[in-house]
Amino acid sequence: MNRYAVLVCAALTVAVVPAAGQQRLKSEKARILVETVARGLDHPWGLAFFSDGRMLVTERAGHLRIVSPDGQVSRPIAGVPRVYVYEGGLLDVALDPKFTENRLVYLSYGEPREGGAATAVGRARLNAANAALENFQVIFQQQPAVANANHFGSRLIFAPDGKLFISTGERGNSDLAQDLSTDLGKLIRINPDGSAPPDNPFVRRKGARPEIWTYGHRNIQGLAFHPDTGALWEGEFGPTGGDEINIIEPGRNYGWPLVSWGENADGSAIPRPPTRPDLVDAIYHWTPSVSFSGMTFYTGNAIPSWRGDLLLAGLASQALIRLTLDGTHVTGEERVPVGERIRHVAQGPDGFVYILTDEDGRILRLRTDR
Ligand SMILES: [Ca+2]
Repeated sequence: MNRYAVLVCAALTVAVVPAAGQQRLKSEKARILVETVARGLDHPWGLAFFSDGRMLVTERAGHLRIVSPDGQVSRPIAGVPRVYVYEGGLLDVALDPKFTENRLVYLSYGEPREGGAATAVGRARLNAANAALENFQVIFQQQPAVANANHFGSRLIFAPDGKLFISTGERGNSDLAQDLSTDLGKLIRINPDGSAPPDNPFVRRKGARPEIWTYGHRNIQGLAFHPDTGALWEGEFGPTGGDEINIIEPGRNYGWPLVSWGENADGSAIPRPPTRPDLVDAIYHWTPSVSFSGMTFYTGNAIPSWRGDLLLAGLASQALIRLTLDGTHVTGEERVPVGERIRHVAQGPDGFVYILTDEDGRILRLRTDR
């Protein structure tokens, strides 16, 4: 435990939640032991790990807390911006790649703004002694804000080169996912200070927003870098059916709402065929929807038989979804039933699989039952 972590622990701990109850799940490849790390969180959404295993956890209604591996839950950290709560709210959290030096924390959230709301990202310095975020600075504001409660994305992930990717949704304005003068339905790539990198694909296109990396997305709530190829993979919600896994290539069009493997929720038709040669097709899709939020490639040692698999957090499906892969080809799918809506899945620095349950607000830790 480093000095910083000790300070956080001493300053914030208000309750100790014992590891109450274990559960066992049967996977095709392993018997899984599930331990409850913490409970009583209010719709936990995002998760980021300090190097010692402590976690920063967002709650949708606008709270950020620190949770220790033994279940100590801090009171809310001060300095989180006001958020627009519905499908939005406080969403993802990420640590700066140089966090041990600069203590910068990044948050994505639904931002209430004139005209409605939109996804925003800000960063601030975490002051452990005062249990507060300091000098909060907004580095991305999705344009435009719209009066609609849906499809905010949003996941945050740093690339190995230090660039920050932000996933968004189209905020219920499907056609604007194709409009490069808006940030709706786009994958965003920025420098950590919010500026657009000069090698972004639309920097020199007149009328296009320079922060856009890819477009034609509906609502992206999964982002993960492939551990071997380094490619960025994303997962997004389809309309009715048509949830997708895509591999990201800069500047490309991912098709929404021109094509989809699903159907519009209002019954109107989406043109067939469900893909076109000029649009990037999903590498995998689901109908009916599994509605997943959060995904990670598993590389740890706690569940060796899952290594190399892509894990997805199933909401409506109430399952941890495990995809086996051969390169970019999905070779198999297993749904490990958890019995709760799962909002996020991540791998801890200890190699364990962590999942956030949406309704009953638990952090669960999974490993092979030896
Ligand atoms: Ca698509």
